[in-house]
Amino acid sequence: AVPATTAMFAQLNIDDQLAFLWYAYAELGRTITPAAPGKANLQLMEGIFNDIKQMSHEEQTQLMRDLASNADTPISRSYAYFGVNAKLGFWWQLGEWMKEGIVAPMPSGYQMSTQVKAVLEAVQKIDQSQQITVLRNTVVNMGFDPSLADNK
Ligand code: 45D
Repeated sequence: AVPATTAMFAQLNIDDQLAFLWYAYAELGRTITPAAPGKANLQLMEGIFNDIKQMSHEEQTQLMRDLASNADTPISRSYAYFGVNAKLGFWWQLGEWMKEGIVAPMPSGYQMSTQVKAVLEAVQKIDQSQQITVLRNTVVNMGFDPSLADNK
């Protein structure tokens, strides 16, 4: 179930990948936040987080698209060095800030595509540890690692 669900995610376009993460965070987040991301991880990212907080909403949205599309940017390069749980923690923090309006929120009235809905339904059918594995798989390959010949 994990490889199939991960493959469904990989086929989504970039905005749909972000939408999936958002709904996974918003809907499944209630069950994952108790195991909350290590505070130590988040402290390592303080510089990046400060930069993100200074950005306009447009720049923040572009930053997230750049991460998801493996664009070569300074933040994408830093992100690539994080461990996998740090990557999850990074997205979790952005999700928190989207809720608070510190990071650009989802457009009001946003309707998820049928493709996003299908991946969410697939994720809802698997158990929680598998859900976390799928989420790890989705965020692990984001960012830009210059040492990888094939970064996609
Ligand atoms: O379509 O350390 C636009 C454990 C408009 C324990 C948009 C753990 C168009 C150890 C605005 C562009 C393993 C439990 C869309 C950690 C459009 C540990 C934008 C796990 C879509 C860390 C969309 C933690 C945007 C876990 C900007 C499982 C979407 C953490 C942004 C999980 C989406 C965290 C964001 C998750 C999603 C965070 C920010 C799933 C964040 C998701």
